[in-house]
Amino acid sequence: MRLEGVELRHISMPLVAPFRTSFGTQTVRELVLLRVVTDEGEGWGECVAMPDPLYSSEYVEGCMDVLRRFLIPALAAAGPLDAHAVAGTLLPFKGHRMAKAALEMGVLDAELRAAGRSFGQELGATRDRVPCGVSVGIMDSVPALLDAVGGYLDEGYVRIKLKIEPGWDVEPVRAVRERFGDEVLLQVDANTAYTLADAEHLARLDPFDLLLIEQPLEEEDVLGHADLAKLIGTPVCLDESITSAQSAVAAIRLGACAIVNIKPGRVGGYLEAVRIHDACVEAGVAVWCGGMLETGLGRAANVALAALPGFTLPGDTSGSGRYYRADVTDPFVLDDGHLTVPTGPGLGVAPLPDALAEVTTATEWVPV
Ligand code: OSB
Ligand code: MG
Repeated sequence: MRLEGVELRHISMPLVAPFRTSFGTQTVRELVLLRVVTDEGEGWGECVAMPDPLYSSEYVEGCMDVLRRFLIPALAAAGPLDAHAVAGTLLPFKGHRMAKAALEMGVLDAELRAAGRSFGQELGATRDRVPCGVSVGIMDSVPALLDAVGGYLDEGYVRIKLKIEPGWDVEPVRAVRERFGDEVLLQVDANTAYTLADAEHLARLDPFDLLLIEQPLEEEDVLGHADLAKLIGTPVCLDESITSAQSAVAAIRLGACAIVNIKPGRVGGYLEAVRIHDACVEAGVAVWCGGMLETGLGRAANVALAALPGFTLPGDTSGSGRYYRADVTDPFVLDDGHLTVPTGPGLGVAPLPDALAEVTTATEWVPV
């Protein structure tokens, strides 16, 4: 299979409701999609970076720059395409994992479509559907939060994740427990908003029997998470800090996390995501599939990944309608709290031309 070029498609999709985290508020999801064109057909990659480097150092325009300037030319120069060789080919370029992940995803999709194999088969999915959680943003008031959580529970979501930050943590958690009971699977995500000096405060979450607290401290503070884990009862889960299988193994050995959030974009691709899964299974550490407000393309691949046996906790693999009024693919719709793993070749879904055109703000052809 030979690379003929890559189309970078900048898209902008309104969210059904503002999504507020400790690092900012999104009202629109702007991202770049990659159409990887080969002599044997095409494949789609989704770059999960956001427009501003607030979640991590990557951002949309930076990803587009590194793709067109370095990553795509290096891949073209490496000879015949092989999805399993993409990461190695791109290894000389430091960082830029979301950009690399998007390119690898597009190549893998093209390869699997041509071979008639699905992402689920390729990654090692062992289930045909996955239970779904939902990530609930910071709200203006506790009543507004309870309305939102109640709505998601009515839709069938099997796990609730509350975004937290200083000033919005113990009270919203207490309110959700009081209203919806102790049976609800509940966890929180701080997106690095705390410091180790907040340990005593975070221990006030202990009575609420949370599944986990996700990334309370800054990305590079792995030892801080190990210290914090000894001071609070809630299990610590890492998101931002885990950028590879190597960093996952190190964090686990240091006692910095008891659970790992796996996001393929953050770790350089779906194949590295599988290696993290394998390492965590080996270490007896539970994993779950994170999300980055993906379109139906990234969602299809995430659902396939979440069907691997080590994904024992529900992921942020919500239905399309939690994010978008109109997805770029046929929508993913919850069935009894679950999403079905696509079985068609490659991602098993493709952009609907009209829906894609509707949200496309710029298209750039990168020849090779
Ligand atoms: O930290 O998990 C996160 C969204 C964007 C960036 C970071 C995060 C999130 C979410 C939403 O929590 C996950 C989703 O539903 O896609
Ligand atoms: Mg997170």
